[in-house]
Amino acid sequence: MLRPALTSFALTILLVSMVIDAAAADGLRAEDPWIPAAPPTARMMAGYMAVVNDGDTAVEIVDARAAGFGRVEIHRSYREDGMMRMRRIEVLEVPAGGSVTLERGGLHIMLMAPEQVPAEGETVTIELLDAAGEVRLSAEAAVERR
Ligand SMILES: [Cu+2]
Repeated sequence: MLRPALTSFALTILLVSMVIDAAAADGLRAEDPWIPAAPPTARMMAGYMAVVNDGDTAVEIVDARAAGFGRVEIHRSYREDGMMRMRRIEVLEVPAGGSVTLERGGLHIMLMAPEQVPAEGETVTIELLDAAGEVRLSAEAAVERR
């Protein structure tokens, strides 16, 4: 039998590890977040990254915001009649234990109404939010030329 002090110590460890598990299960993370550099007169920029869900439940992203931009949406590019077009995505689902890649020619974060176009080498904080308005991912995206 465990002595009471030891039992309570073991219980504390158990609770702490449960809290850590809960935090990890909640977690989305960004891999390689970046923004293609644009001229200072650009009216919009794109944000790319892989959104990775290490948790065991799918996460639905319905909104995005970025420091220094007045309007941010999640878009998907597609080809129609030989023209590249894009439209807004209402829900970006990140599957449990999976990922969604935002990349050139596909899904992207549309960064609009810049207060000032960030220069190459600067970083922009991009946040992805769920339907409850909770920030599920915060990423520092570097402005780069690739
Ligand atoms: Cu777009």
